[in-house]
Amino acid sequence: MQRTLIILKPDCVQRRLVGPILSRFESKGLTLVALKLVQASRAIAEQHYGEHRDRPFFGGLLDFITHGPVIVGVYEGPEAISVVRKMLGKTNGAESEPGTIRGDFSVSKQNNLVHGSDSPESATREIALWFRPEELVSHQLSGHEWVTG
Ligand code: IDP
Ligand code: MG
Repeated sequence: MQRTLIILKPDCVQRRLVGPILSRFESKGLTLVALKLVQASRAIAEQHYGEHRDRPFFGGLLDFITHGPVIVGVYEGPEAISVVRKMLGKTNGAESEPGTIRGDFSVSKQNNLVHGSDSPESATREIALWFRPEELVSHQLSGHEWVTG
């Protein structure tokens, strides 16, 4: 089992796509471990996207991600990190395959609706950045064996 962090970015919230996006993850068989609506501070946004601090788009990215509330969540499941990344598609929505979230709902490189951790190290770091340990609820859904086999 793996855990991964997702962020439904401000464009996702403003475009009222929270329900359809969470529905995809739920239908896929991922299990929610945490979920909350937050207004991200510039400080947490800078830490979250720290790897991009020297990129020309960094300032604009911080403006975007702090422009309105985001939904932050943790999902658990087999290969959860790569499962979510595949469901997201490529960074640029205009280049993403139909059937992926970005491919179906985005034509933008920045406004691409959803973040997903890209590695186990990133997932551990990002989950600790956005959630206190007591906010993570370990549990098993009844009938889980029908999903994970
Ligand atoms: P990822 O979200 O697919 O992992 P990254 O390259 O890690 O993509 O970039 C992080 C986020 O920064 C992207 O999801 C997107 O919102 C934004 N971003 C990436 N590249 C650009 C760009 O060239 N211009 C504007 N925003 C960008
Ligand atoms: Mg990335």
